[in-house]
Amino acid sequence: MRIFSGLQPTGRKHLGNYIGAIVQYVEGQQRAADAGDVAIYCVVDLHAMTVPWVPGEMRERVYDTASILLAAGLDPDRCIFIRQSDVPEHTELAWHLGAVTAHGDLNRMHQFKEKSAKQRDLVSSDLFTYPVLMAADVLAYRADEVPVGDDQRQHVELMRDVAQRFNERFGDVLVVPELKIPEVGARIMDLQDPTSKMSTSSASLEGTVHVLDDAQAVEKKFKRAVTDSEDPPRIVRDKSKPGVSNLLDILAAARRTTVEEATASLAGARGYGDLKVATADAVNALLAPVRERYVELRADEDALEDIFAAGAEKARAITRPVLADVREAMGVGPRPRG
Ligand code: AQP
Repeated sequence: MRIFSGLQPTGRKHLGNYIGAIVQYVEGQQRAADAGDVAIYCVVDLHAMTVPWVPGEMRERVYDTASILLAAGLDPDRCIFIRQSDVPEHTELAWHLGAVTAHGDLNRMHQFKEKSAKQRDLVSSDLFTYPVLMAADVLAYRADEVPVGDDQRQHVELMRDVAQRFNERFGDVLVVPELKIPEVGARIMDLQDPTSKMSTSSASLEGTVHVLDDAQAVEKKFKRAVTDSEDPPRIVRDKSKPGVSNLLDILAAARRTTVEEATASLAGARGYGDLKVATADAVNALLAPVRERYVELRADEDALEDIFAAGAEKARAITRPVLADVREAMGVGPRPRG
């Protein structure tokens, strides 16, 4: 059971990233180790170059994101923790996979449509081929499982198609990975607009809870969360109640219970105010230790570089032989000798 997933160093990480992805990463590193294998987690700096970025800030954002992941519980002795650009096999494999990726499939990607519409100066070809690099990230390790939030479903389906097409054309070289989406909190919604997902590029700062927000900011954002005007108020998860449903999902995910248990715990609530307070408290309990550890980890950039260097070495021990198999299967590079 080998696991791979990556997180972008863009902007500040939010509660959606935390519940949808990071919580699964921490759980996965133990599950992979128990199965005698390994989980690989990656800060995907090359993916961050698909939309405008500030070169002088890139490294800082990588350190920020790495510190959040380590503070959340990733242990570089139990998993492989890397920066994407330190492992050149990712980009080489992306080129080879491009040979079996249909232009028409990339054109159908929701993320490309949404992100390209927001670009003012240039829609880069890197933005278009983003899913091919994402496929290479995972396939370079022959990973079995990809833990992500629901918004990445389409990209993981594409990577499965690409792996299958590669194997049909060149032989059984790559592993076709499975998508892994959390049972609760696969799509955390914006607190101000609960019909849109909480997102890094969202215009609504008030509706986005950041992992590093202080406790008061978190309380304030939940207090102002949009619910509905049903009278009397009903605290239930229901399609017609996106705001309340989102709060129940967050409450359940933060407490690590089911939505049913979270709902039952509010049976005596006087109104949505109680739901908001309970959710803010649960989120603060979840994030407070992360915020504390973050400060210490973020202060030592040399230590972070050392962790990345050790991670890249372990990663390349896996990716080099995979790339050798890929090149051989495709007839690329020198004739093998001996
Ligand atoms: N709202 C969400 N609910 C649950 N999971 C989510 N993820 C993102 N938003 C939610 C998951 O978090 C991981 C982050 O991937 P990323 O590093 O590519 O994230 P990003 O692009 O910085 O974050 P956003 O918010 O998804 O940015 P936008 O919307 O601007 O592109 C992934 O596993 C993702 O599924």
